[in-house]
Amino acid sequence: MDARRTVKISKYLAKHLRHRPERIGLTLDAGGWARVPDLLDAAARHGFPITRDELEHVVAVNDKRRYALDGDRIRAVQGHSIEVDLDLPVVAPPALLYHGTPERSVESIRREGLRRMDRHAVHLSADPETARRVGARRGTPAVLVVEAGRMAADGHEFRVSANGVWLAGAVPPEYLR
Ligand code: HQG
Repeated sequence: MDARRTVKISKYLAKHLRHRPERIGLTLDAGGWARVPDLLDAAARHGFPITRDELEHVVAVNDKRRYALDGDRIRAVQGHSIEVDLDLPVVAPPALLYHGTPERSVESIRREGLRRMDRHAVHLSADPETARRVGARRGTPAVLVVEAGRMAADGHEFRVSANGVWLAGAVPPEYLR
């Protein structure tokens, strides 16, 4: 499959597994899982036919391993704006985590801390390079350092998605550098 088709399918999956399943009449369970046959039917009915092989290929080669296939079910492993319970265990984070954001957001973040905005969690990266790429999606990137170890010691919970994205409910400004 060519790279353009792969990206197109990945974006289609992100839209309907993270944000708007109802747009194609798809129902996700509490954990965010869709039945694969339901997804393929729904996509075909809405003018975007995908084969099972294509789906498996996209999940396997996805640059950020955004999707999990488990038998006949599929879900996005993070990044949802709809309510889901990914049922991830609380884990101890490394001392430092990183958050990439466009420069124009830094002032407000210093004031308010990191908020989850439209998503179910604040997304943090394990290394500054990844954070820089996240921030660069929307402008000149700035990388904030999060004192995750100190936050955890103070009782804040961290989880990590199957693709290595660290998730927190919020990051108060006193933990940011
Ligand atoms: C910002 C992509 C002002 C925050 C990436 C971010 C990631 C504030 C934006 C994943 C703020 C929300 C998530 C505050 C937070 N004032 N701005 N108090 N608090 N923000 O897209 O982290 O390719 O929801 O800095 O790689 O950018 O989709 O979050 O700029 O892992 O798989 O509000 O999306 O992954 O934006 O990106 P987002 P994000 P995928």
